[in-house]
Amino acid sequence: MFDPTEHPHRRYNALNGDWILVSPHRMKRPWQGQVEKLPPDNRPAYDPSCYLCPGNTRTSGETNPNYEATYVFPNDFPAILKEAPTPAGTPHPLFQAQQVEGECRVICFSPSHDLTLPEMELSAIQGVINTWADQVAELGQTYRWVQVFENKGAVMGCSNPHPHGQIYAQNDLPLEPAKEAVKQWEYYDSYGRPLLVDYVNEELKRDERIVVKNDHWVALVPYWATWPYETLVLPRRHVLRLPDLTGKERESLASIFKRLLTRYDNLFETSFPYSMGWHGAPTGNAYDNDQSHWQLHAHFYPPLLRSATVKKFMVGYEMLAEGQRDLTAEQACTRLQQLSDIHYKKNGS
Ligand code: H2U
Ligand code: ZN
Repeated sequence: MFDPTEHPHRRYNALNGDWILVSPHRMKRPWQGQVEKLPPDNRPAYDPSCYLCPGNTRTSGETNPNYEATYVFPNDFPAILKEAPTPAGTPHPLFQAQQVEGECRVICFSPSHDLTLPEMELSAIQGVINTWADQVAELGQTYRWVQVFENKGAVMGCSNPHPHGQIYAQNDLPLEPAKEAVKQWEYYDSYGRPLLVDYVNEELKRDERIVVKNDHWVALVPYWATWPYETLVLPRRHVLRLPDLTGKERESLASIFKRLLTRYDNLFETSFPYSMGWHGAPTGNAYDNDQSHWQLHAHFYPPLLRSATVKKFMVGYEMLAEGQRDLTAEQACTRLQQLSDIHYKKNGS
């Protein structure tokens, strides 16, 4: 008799077409491998040497204003440029190149150097959400894809602990959104309903993988999660893009974020590292076509596995074959569910 908590199996990622190997019986193996160093967690509210703090001068020589809420500036080292020449035609199918044009920006979430999203006030988190939505609305007039993301924690390669995120806007869809576009379109074509709208309703019915929810939002460990504590944040109604969210929905999203990220921090009593980002319907010239197959959502990909210092490595089989996990999505969800909505730093513990 198949038991998903005992027996190896593969799960299908309906959103991007990948498969992953689930090996729950491996949970008991010992760990003698690498232990990450914990970054110091005693930052000052203002750091005179931080490039992102208000009033400080960045590497470019520009000075940040004395901003009081969120602050957006053009990335001084942009990965994509506003104008780039088109590579020469494709003389051979094995050597293809494509032009890419766009803009990169940095968003400081708060003037306080020592905060992170879960430690911010709800109104300030809502301010970040509004900034994300405004940036998508503005850059989306020109660009087909606006990637809003946050890379958090030294273990994720984040260069600066000041609370911040980034935006890359570009003329066409990058790989991951392009995969999701195909899968969402195929589902919509077959069933006449958006894939992620059906998915959230099925997850609500099954009630096995939901970490937190409210009237407008659901945060869950997806059935096909690859990272140990990966989550997906989904609206309960069909919403194409961040700017389409109502004021009420933004307020309620701030609350879902605070609850989810507080649980993440509480899991190993550490400021939980992750990469997160938003996916919504394409913008720019995509406004000319019906994008009803898309549903707005945020992905959270945290690397930690067992403790504040032991992370999951995506190596070996993951690199050469397919993603693999030991802890099931349901077990990860249960652990997150059992945690408090009160941040451990406020707990006196
Ligand atoms: P991380 O969040 O991945 O560490 O990136 C920080 C970004 O901030 C990075 O893309 C930019 C870097 O180019 N940056 C500036 O634009 N100006 C600076 O003075 C420092 C960092
Ligand atoms: Zn700072």
